[in-house]
Amino acid sequence: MSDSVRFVHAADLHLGAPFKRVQAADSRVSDALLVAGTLALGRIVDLCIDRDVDFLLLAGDVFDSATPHPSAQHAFRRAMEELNTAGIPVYMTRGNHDPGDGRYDWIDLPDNVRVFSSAQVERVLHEREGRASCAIHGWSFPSREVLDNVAKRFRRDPGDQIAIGVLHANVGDREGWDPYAPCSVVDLRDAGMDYWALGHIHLPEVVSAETPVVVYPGSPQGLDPGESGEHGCFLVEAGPGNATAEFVPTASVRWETVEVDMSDVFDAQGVRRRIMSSCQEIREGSACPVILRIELAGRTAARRLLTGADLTALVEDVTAEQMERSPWVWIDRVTNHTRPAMDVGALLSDPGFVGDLMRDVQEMIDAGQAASFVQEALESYLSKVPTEAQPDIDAESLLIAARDAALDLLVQGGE
Ligand SMILES: [Mn+2]
Repeated sequence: MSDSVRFVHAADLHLGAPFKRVQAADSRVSDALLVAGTLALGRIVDLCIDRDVDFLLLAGDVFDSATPHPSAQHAFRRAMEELNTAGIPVYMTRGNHDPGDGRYDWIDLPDNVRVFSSAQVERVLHEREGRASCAIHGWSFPSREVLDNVAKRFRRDPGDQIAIGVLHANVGDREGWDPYAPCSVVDLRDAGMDYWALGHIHLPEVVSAETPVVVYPGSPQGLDPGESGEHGCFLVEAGPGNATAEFVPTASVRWETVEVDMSDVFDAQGVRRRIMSSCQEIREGSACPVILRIELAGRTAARRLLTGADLTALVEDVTAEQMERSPWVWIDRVTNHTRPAMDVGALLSDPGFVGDLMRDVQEMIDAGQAASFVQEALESYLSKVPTEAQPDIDAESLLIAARDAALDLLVQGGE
């Protein structure tokens, strides 16, 4: 008899979610987005079957809404039926997006699916012939807003050979995510589980690699440009007092944002080459198609080529070429944060205030006074910083950075 169980842990599928904040005129992109959510679910099901797991855990937000579209519900039911046919049970909790008080017509979900109660933490014993028995503790959101520390209600039973907790929660006050079911890693540790299957945070993260192993699998398919990087689920092997979790990608489209430095680019060809090579780099780092946002940065002589119709035409041209490669890269948006290139020589001979500023800074550097000037200017700030935390200051660079920031304000646009 094996003393461990193998399972897949996924969360935050958000089936039925519209892909917000992206306008893709190309049907290859819109079609890919349309099926990406169900495709990720399909890949999770395939993984369960291929790896012959003991069960699947879904830690909340299977649906994006408490009144999910019938097509999302049907897709889910079909996936669950496939697992039922393969003899694989599913244990799931409801999250803040699909809480217990929602309207679901999923009453005909097959018998292999067990939805945890929202009244109290439930302990379900999973037993399979020839394998270790395993207690799965879970709880569902009764309604959208839960501000109690629910983790504190979880407790390992002395009879548990292996104990797993399934919870949709914000662990460690993570900013940018709703503060629902807030708790700390210490609360999770105190419950005595071997593995915590969390949901709620959409970026994959092994919160603790030591017992109890605590994992946010993230959304199996990134839902918007903020959910960049790889997305998937975890394949877990858990025994008494130990667990290992392996990330398995399931996304069919990836979101990325990249900063492209244009500072040593001078002409249209250079601009095109630089953007093309950024796309190429992104492609090489991805196993699936990418929807890319580009942020142009740096002081550049090519700045006039990076606005209006010129930029639109360039992006269309590069995108058309990128879409023909495999996997494709779709440029969703280019934001121009570049600043005008500075002609230091011309500014130094400017007769006005700008010239004075340039000459003063230059004289200070030439006379070796940069360090004492910066020290004096920052004295009131530095006096509050403890000795061991004093920053390492490169006075000359700091002075030039301050000069350039002032010039940005003084020389409006600069062209
Ligand atoms: Mn979610």
